[in-house]
This record gives sequence, structure tokens and C-alpha cells, in this order.
Amino acid sequence: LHERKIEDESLTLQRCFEFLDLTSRSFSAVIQELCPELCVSVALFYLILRGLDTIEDDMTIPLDIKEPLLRSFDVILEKEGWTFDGNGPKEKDRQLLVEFSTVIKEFALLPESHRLIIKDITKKMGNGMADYANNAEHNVNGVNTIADYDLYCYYVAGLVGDGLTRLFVDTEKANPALLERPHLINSMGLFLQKTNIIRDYREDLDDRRRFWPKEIWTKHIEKYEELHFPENEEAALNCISEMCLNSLQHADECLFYLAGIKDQSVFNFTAIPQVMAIATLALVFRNKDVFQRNVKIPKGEACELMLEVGNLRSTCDIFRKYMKIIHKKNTPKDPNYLNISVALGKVEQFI
Ligand code: PS7
Ligand code: MN
Ligand code: MN
Ligand code: MN
Ligand code: MN
Ligand code: MN
Repeated sequence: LHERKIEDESLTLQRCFEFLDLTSRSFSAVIQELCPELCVSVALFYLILRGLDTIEDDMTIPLDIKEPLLRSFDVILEKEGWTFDGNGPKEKDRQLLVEFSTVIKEFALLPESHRLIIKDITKKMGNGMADYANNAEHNVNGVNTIADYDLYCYYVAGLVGDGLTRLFVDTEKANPALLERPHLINSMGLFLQKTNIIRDYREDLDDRRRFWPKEIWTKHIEKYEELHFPENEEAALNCISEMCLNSLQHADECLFYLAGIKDQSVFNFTAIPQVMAIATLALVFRNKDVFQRNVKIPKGEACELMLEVGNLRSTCDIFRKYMKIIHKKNTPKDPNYLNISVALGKVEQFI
């Protein structure tokens, strides 16, 4: 257990940790438990990407303002005093950007190697987000093919895994061989992001954004925005199955990645979001509520999961438990019944 010493800490850093609590339910606790060499760097990395995402998500910011902000966010990181109050009043993390100079100030105090990694990832993510920023509807830049979907998820989540792994290796908390397995790193981010995208169908649609790839949903329905119509329930459930199947393809590689982590605090930090993701995947699988509202794993269950993650074996046990739930909900009526069954079997075989 690593406790940060409050008395050594500047007021601006304290404010950053307050923001961490305000912006993230699941990450705040695990970041604060990270070893001292990583805790502050990862907390600021999180806040920087959260700030960037708050710009990406705000559909009230006109594209001609949003796009250059996203593309230059890495430069903004070094602009002392920069703040932004252009988010709509309803954007949930708008205050982080109103006080972003606090983050910038602490960022400047990080070790140079960490700053370079964070800046590099911010630059790549911001440009990737900008490429997809106009994905409202019928847009050629939207998420059409599965390759587009994988690329978007690489920008917003795969890259986070890349930056984090470089930070872990820099501080000798992970096996440097992980850096030669970019596919494993990418799967860590994609498993989280794809599960989030399935869960957020309705929230994103209400913002007129679509992230489910056209290549998948057109097999089940003619119009994306009609997936949640009651008369389309069967088609919608089959569509969500196929989305879950796509996400499940990353599960085994996440477990392989976790085998490369040396430090207990880093293991918890990396494994907890993954077990939350498999639990969420089991919850959304063939769940029609996804089309009406944002479903969430109950708080009690989330707490249990955080306690149960301890090592690779217990993490595999948790994966197995939720895969069993998916297996039980799988039905021969589903055109992907066999594919899902095979995908579950493939993960089982390796863990
Ligand atoms: C550990 C190798 C720097 C810790 C953690 C803020 C969550 C928010 O939530 O649909 O619906 O608004 O807008 C790989 C985290 C990937 C990213 C991406 C794991 C930064 C994070 C900014 C890699 C997290 C996946 C947008 C972009 O989706 O979300 C290892 C740290 C990880 C942040 C997530 C989220 C993207 C996101 P929401 P959106
Ligand atoms: Mn977001
Ligand atoms: Mn976003
Ligand atoms: Mn939103
Ligand atoms: Mn989302
Ligand atoms: Mn969301």
C-alpha cells in the first residue's frame, strides 16, 4: 500500500487528485494505489486524456473550433496558464478544463521521460479523435468497416496502453518484452473501449454519435437509429451479440499481457479495468436494456471484483466466471451462436 504524503504535496497537485476523484469512478482508487514512481505521472496522464476526451465528446463545440483543439492538445500541455471554458454547461467534466492550468503546472514537474511519453500519446490521440470527430450520421469519416472501428479504438484506448506500458517499463514495473508485443498492448485498450462502446449505444446515439461499425449493424438492421425500436428487439439482440463477439476476441490477449506485469500495484491497476470490462460484457450480452439506458454493474459487484483481483490466477478465474454467464445467455436462435461458443472455448483453452 502506497500512501501519498499530503504534507509534501503542493496545492495544485491536491487539486489534480480532487479532479481525479471527480472524473473517474473506477480509475481514481487504483491510480492512487500505484507505486510512488508512477502514481503522479499516471494521474496526470489520466487527467490530460480526460481533458482531451471532454473536448472530443462535447457535441455543442463547433467542428471548426473542436478540430484544431484536438490536433494541438499536445502543444497546449506546455502552454502555462491555458484554460478552456468553451464546453457546454451540461458537459460533465467541464470544470477540469476551466482549471486546466493546474494540470499543466504539475505536468511540467514530471520527469522528462514521462513528459515525452505523455505528450507523444496525446498528440497521436488528439489527431485520431479529430479524424473521427464528424461521425454524426451518413458520414464517410464515420465508423464504417471493422477496420475503422479498430482504428478509432486504437486512437482512444490502444494508445493509452502504449503510453502506460512505456511508463511501466521506464520504471521497471513491467517486462520490457511487452513493448515488442504491440498487439497484446492494443488488446488491453480495445477490450475496454469496445465494451464501453457497446454499453454506451444509447447515450452516444442521443448525442447523434455512432461508434458501432456499419459492417456489423447492417447485417441485422437497416437503420442504426432504429436498433432500439421495440419491434426490432430480436435483430438488436443479435447485433449486440455480434458486437460482444468482436470484443471477446481481445480477452485472451489481455490475460497474456497481464502475465508481463511485475509489480503488485501495477497489476491491480491494469487488471481491475479488465475484470470490470468482462463483467460489463456479460451484463450487456443480449441485454435489451442497453438500447434504452446506460447499464452498469452494481456497485457491490464492482467492489467485490476490485478485492478479488490479486494475481493472474484469480483474474483468470473471474474471466471464466463471466464467460460462463455469457455462455448461458448464448442461444441457438442467434446467427452467431456457434461463433460465440467457439470464441469462449478459445479463451478457456488458454487460461
Ligand atoms: C493498462 C496496457 C491514463 C490511466 C486504460 C481518460 C476508458 C475516455 O467514458 O466513449 O464513455 O466518456 O468517450 C491498457 C487512463 C485505456 C482515456 C478510453 C489499458 C486514460 C483507457 C481517454 C488502456 C483513460 C480506455 C473515450 C479516452 O471513450 O468514454 C493498459 C489512464 C486504458 C482516458 C478508455 C476512453 C476513451 C477515453 P466515456 P468515450
Ligand atoms: Mn468520453
Ligand atoms: Mn470520447
Ligand atoms: Mn457525452
Ligand atoms: Mn463511451
Ligand atoms: Mn459514457
